[in-house]
Amino acid sequence: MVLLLTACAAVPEPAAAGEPIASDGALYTMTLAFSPDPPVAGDALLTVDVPDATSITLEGAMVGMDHGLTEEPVITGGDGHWEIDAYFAMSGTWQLTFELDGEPGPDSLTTSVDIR
Ligand SMILES: [Cu+2]
Repeated sequence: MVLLLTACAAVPEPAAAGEPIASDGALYTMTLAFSPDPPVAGDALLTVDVPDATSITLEGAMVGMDHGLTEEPVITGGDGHWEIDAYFAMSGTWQLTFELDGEPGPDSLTTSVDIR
């Protein structure tokens, strides 16, 4: 139980729309927008801006549940700007983990989103 509570407490709050999110190693700053906004269960389009990054991956995991995204996100774009088609199978809080790379070096960035 202690481990579970610790894990829950570690999930960052969702960022407000347009609010800059720092990567774990502070190498990158991301802004993230969802369409629809607020996102609902089903298909969502994420518009992701990370100046200085040249590659990005996304993993999603439902907080407190033992599953992630059921479909591989489709990522298009490059050079600091991407659009990601993701499918959120359930409403609730999802932890989003991005792996970033570029001139500053590899870094990861963790945030969350409340899917309605
Ligand atoms: Cu779930």
